[in-house]
Amino acid sequence: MVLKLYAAPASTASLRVALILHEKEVPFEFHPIYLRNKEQKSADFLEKNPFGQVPYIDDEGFGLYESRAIGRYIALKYAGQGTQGLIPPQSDVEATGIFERAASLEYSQFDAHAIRFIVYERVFHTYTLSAMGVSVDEEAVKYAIDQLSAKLDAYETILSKQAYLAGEAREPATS
Ligand SMILES: N[C@@H](CCC(=O)N[C@@H](CS)C(=O)NCC(=O)O)C(=O)O
Repeated sequence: MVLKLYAAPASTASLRVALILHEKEVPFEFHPIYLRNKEQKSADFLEKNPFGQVPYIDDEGFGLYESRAIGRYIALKYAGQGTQGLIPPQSDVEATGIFERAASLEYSQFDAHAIRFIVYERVFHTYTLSAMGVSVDEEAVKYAIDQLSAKLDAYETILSKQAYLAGEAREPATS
């Protein structure tokens, strides 16, 4: 039975799961959930995810919501196929610590500013809220850009010494 992905195409959390499915070469059936029609708040969908949000997967009867948890589940379950090394083996505690740190940084330092305020106000707003007469919260956008700029300075410090946040050290540039 093919894995079912309940998701919305413009949803960043849904795209996160689609990306992992692609990397791990997992075939899936796409079940669109139309957020504008509030399908994510239907009684049927709330049975799947009581928070009423996409994405959600049903993998041979095993249901899971929260995109990052889904991503890790897919990486572990389909470890033998597709892109390798997405998650270090748990037996390597140092690599696991560094991986968890990178995952935490993505959630708390990047996503918190980039998605909630910048992408939401500057991208999603254009398609949905503006038609409803809701104006962009410019103050929130400016605050998020300032916050994110400072975070990106720290990212730059790390990424000038290694290829990825989770490691793979490389030689510093010689010039
Ligand atoms: N932490 C959740 C966030 C899910 C989320 O925010 N989903 C949004 C779309 S990106 C959604 O369903 N919004 C509609 C709503 O909240 O009613 C995850 O990573 O899966």
